[in-house]
Amino acid sequence: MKLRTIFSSAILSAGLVMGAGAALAHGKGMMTMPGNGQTVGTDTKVMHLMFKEPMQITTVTMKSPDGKTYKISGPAANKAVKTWEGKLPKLAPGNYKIDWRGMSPDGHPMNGDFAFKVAN
Ligand SMILES: [Cu+2]
Repeated sequence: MKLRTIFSSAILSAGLVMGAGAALAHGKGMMTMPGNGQTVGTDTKVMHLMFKEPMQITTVTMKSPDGKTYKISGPAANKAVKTWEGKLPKLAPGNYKIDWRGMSPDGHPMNGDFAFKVAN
């Protein structure tokens, strides 16, 4: 009994380590538009999350300079896409941050964030 317990926990740890690595691999090479740290104009109307494999994006929020958090709408969460395009509200000059959450095709939870600046 004791041996079996040790054996199972060893498998569990290995699984967790591999899981974290695989989840990281999914996010590799993902790009955003605007890019992280980029300055864009007040006429910017959309944002993109671009992945190397289709992702199901569940939630995208944007924190604006006035302290408000907006939910950004785009392709439905049950649809896996390589490029997720979200409609932005009207942007005033200042600093913005976008947070996104999703799931890879094999069920790994994914998330990320990036910041950009809006200038006239
Ligand atoms: Cu995975």
